[in-house]
Parts: sequence; structure tokens; C-alpha cells
Amino acid sequence: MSQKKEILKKIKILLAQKFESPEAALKFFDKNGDGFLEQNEIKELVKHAEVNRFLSGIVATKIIEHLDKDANKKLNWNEFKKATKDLLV
Ligand SMILES: [Ca+2]
Ligand SMILES: [Ca+2]
Repeated sequence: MSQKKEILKKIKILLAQKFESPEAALKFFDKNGDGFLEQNEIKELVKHAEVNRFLSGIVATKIIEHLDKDANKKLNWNEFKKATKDLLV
């Protein structure tokens, strides 16, 4: 399994097992309560998914680059929801 796939799988497991819904996950990781997930908040999510800590920063950056459709360097609800939907099916 490629590293990328393995990381995505870990995140998927985290979201499926620890949270009732994507809303609950977003609320949990949105530490400053602004409704967006910033790089450091995504990094926490990645760490919770038991991805190697040395990789968590890079993985968080990649996730944002990939999912941030409006290019504001953070994920809003629609961006996050789409990602979790893709992950959870
Ligand atoms: Ca936030
Ligand atoms: Ca965005």
C-alpha cells in the first residue's frame, strides 16, 4: 500500500470510528471556532489519525492544497464535507 493511501485510510478510520458525523469532526478540530480548519487544526486531525508525527505537518499541507477549492489556505464546511464524503464511501 502506498504511503498516501495508508494515511488516507487512517484518517478515514478516525472519522468513521471517533465521530458521529463530519459535522462533529469539524467542530472538534476547529479549536478557534471560526468554522474553518486551518493548517494547524488539520495537523491535529492527522496526528489523531496516528500518522507519523514527523509527517503530520506535510500531510496537513498536502490535504489543504488538495481540498482547498477557494484557495484561502483553510477548509470551510463544504470543502471538508466533500472530502469526508469521498473518504467515507
Ligand atoms: Ca479554525
Ligand atoms: Ca478554502
